[in-house]
Amino acid sequence: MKKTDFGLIGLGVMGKSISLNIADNGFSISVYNRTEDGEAHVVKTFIEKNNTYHNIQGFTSLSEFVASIERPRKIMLMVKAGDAVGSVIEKLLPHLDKNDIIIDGGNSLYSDTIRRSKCLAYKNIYFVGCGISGGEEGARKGPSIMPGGSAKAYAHIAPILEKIAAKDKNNQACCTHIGPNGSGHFVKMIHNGIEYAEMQLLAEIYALLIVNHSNEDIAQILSDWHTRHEASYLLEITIAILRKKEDDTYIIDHILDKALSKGTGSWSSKAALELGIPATMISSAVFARYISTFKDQRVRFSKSIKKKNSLKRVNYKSLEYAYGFARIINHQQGFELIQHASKHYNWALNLSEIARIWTNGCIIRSKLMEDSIVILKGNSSYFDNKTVFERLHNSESDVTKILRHGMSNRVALDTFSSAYNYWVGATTGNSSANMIQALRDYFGAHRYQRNDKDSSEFFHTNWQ
Ligand code: NBP
Repeated sequence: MKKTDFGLIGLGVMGKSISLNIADNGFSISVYNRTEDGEAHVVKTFIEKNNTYHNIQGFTSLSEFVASIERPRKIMLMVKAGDAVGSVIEKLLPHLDKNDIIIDGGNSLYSDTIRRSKCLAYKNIYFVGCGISGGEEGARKGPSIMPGGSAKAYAHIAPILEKIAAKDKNNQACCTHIGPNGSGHFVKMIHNGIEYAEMQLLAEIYALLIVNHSNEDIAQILSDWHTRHEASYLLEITIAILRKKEDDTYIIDHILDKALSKGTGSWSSKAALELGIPATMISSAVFARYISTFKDQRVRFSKSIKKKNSLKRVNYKSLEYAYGFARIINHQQGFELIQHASKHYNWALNLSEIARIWTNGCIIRSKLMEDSIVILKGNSSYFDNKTVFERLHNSESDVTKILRHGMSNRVALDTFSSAYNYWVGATTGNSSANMIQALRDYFGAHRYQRNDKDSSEFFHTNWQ
């Protein structure tokens, strides 16, 4: 039998969709899934369900799967991130040859990817940590793809990855060689971090409006925003969610208010803490999800709180401007984190190109992301763009209005307030950090720099 162009391990939600996408684009593909108790269930069902595809071959034997692929083999792992990736690589290794390429398409932690790349390089196997965004539908019709690894390995896989990826406005693939090993998964992790804060902002807007609006009213307000600056995939699906009914009642009204997470948000926050970058909105969004999980305590304590019944409606224009403001700060923080990781790991990442591959196929695609291609060209900060800076400055009073409205109505606005505090902090020349330094020196003799002396010198005061 003729050897296939590509191999894929893990026929879960994403693996199935990517396999069909690859086959639809004219490539032949071998697929494999682990089997329980000698059963060929997953592979058999997949092949039977897609029996019109003559370019897909299914395997339940790993050695036969590997032998069916053209060398150098390009094998994508689409398995659960964590131990499963290591275990699959271990089982795969004895069957591979020099210069074969393993592509990890799952949401693996970037430091695991760096470690795995190094180990596999010793065995002359290429390893590409490849972030894929777009969910099930994106994987099937065209995701945004973020491969990180050696340029040599990328050259082998580029024709397939770029063909199956979503296309931007200029019909260019939403897939680019991100940089060396680990960088692809780092960038995907921050994509998800930005996604966490974008979702939390929408949840906070919903919380502000649901007090005295119907689901349909909110959908109408958001639909209006969607025609302007704030158009995005997440806004679009929020509108669809607000309108979705089941047996004459809105599904959103029946969904338990406990937000779960899989890890990329907290990993982004951890990376921000490690790199010393104030990605406050991502962290606020992660913590807001954590607070939501304390449902029983929340319900218990809420019974002792006097409810405020405000009939005053929030100002829609101010809310729209505050939303635009907070979204820019969220993107600023996310890209700042990528920029610092790039310097720290010597990855030489191209921020504008990353924004470009996030304009289609992925979850955070938006009009702002399209504008970001230009904003980030030659700049690492949104604040360096005069128009953006003025927009942020002009929206400040709208943000404070919204925060005041939230406070007087007992609506927690974690990410909106983080955005505001970051903006004020980042544009304040003289901060109160002198007090922190004095306190540190008082109890710990940590020493401080002076603003009236050479800043390379450190001083200590005997405070008592
Ligand atoms: P699923 O849970 O649908 O599928 C997981 C796959 O991993 C199944 O094929 C499963 O085999 C296999 N697997 C597991 Br679990 N443990 C294994 C092991 N020890 N050895 C071999 N195979 C194993 O996940 P998914 O949603 O397709 O996600 C796959 C990856 O893609 C994850 O890293 C995820 O974070 C990432 N991702 C998901 C999305 C999304 O929207 N779902 C988007 C972007 C990225 P089995 O069938 O035998 O259990």
